[in-house]
Amino acid sequence: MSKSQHIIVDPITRIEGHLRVEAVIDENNVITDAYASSTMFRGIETILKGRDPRDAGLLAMRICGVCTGTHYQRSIEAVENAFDITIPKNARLVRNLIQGALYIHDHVVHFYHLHGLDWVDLVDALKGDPKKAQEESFNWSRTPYGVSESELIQVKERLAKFVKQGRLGIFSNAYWGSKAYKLTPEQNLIATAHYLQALDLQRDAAKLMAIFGGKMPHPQSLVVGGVTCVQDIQNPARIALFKTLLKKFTHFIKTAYLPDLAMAGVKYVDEALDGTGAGLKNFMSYGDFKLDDTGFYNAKNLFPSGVVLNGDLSKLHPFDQSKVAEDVTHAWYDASGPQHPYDGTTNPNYTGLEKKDDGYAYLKTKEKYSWIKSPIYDDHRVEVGPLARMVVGVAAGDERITKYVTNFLALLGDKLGLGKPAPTAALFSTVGRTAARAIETELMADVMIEWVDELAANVASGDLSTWTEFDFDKVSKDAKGYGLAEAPRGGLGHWVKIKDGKIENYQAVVPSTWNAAPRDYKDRMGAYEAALIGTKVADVSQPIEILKTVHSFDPCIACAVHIVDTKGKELSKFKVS
Ligand code: NFE
Ligand code: MG
Repeated sequence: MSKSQHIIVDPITRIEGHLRVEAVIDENNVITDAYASSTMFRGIETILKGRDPRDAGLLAMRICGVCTGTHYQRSIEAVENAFDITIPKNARLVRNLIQGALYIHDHVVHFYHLHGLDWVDLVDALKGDPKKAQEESFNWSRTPYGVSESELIQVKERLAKFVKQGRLGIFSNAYWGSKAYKLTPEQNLIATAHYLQALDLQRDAAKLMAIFGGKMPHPQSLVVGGVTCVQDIQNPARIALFKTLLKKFTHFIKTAYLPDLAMAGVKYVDEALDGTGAGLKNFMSYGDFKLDDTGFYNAKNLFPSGVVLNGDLSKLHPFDQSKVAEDVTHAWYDASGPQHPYDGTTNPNYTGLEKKDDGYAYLKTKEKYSWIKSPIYDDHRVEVGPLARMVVGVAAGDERITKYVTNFLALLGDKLGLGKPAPTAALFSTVGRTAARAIETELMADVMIEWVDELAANVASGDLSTWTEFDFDKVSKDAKGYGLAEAPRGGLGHWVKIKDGKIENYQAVVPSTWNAAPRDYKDRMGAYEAALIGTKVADVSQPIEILKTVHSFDPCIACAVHIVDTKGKELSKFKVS
């Protein structure tokens, strides 16, 4: 019998929410089995029942404080879809700009403040020589961002104070010094400088969202039929402020984020080429960011919709919402089988995590072990998110996406001295998932400038319309609709059924639900679980490899569960090592 060991990481930090990962490793420290569990329950779908559908967005956005505006918009779109309302051009562009600002904010925060520390050893940066680090930065950017020798000396002094005083706070138990870190001290110093600078920039990103959203988090300017920021779009000062902040942020993306990503991509390229963390290789995008006003699901999208199976980019399967289902065989709910969201139920049935004699929670595949349901598309487990959007975009032959992906692979190939672009297959990996997010960020920042100019030109042409008038007393009181589009972490769908003018049923199937889900009724793994299989853990006491792969999806567990155990039951023990 082979000797296996369990590694439990609970809680996984540098994510939103409560997530526990249990991995089984063989005698060679290779992960052979994995279980992702959400240990927190919330109940927003249930709260929505019986409400006026025009209020749904304001409640649904409380699912999350991160992609808050996305739930708000999706919910409003589900109601617009039910009532067959097409929003005016100005409203479409304003919604795109609010969502686009969320993408670039979220992705930069993810790279530097959440996931980056799996690649960058902050403490090792103290060994970095500022002069050499400045020289090093020119290998990755012609105009490096904020890393002159004098700036780096200050960064080092600031960091040294934190470390000396033991003020690393939430990072004090991180795996600093692990052999899994591959950047040089100078490269670590560059990335640490950008970590600190990106903290400041977060303010600008939040302002960007609030200019047309009213506030952030939880914007207020969307209503069924359009948007309410009527005066803002006519105010040249607001438009100018949006452009100034966007350009400032774009500058950081191009001269810090992308160069740092290329630097890490080169250092960790082996993990990309050997496909570490590839996982399901089934990718799905609902499509998003409407580029014209031809109506709800007719418009051309910036991100095309579709499904790619088994990593086969030569075949794009059209997306069909009727093929989405949620299964609860291994989730703490009761249901009789996979359910389409229109008829989906949320009936909690907490059965606990089964404990083994040695004290580990032992999760047999027959058991329930998470508050996250298991979404299924056309009887496939799929991954959603930036990588899925880039993969589907390339498979769809989308020119813009293909250009950005090709540019990045060419840059990586060049830095690696391959004499040709890095292979597309390198994207099917943990490193690739992280690269896809950066590629998407640059694309988004570039296209947003086009949209804000389009908005200003449309208003200047005399079109001031922001709302498609509809009379609630005249629309059908029995209707159903769905809002399907892309949140930063992947495909987000809200489905609403309306009866006698009130919400009869409401279901949200969320990006982190797709990715962080447990096994399904056929015992097939969710995306995080599948991505962990085959990874070698170098040091069992510092399982940074597990963090890396899970973080590459940017988990948001508040979103995934959207349901809080108020009885104060102990769901799991924190094991701090
Ligand atoms: Ni709570 Fe979200 C995004 C949505 S998560 S952050 O992006 O919807 O899965
Ligand atoms: Mg749900």
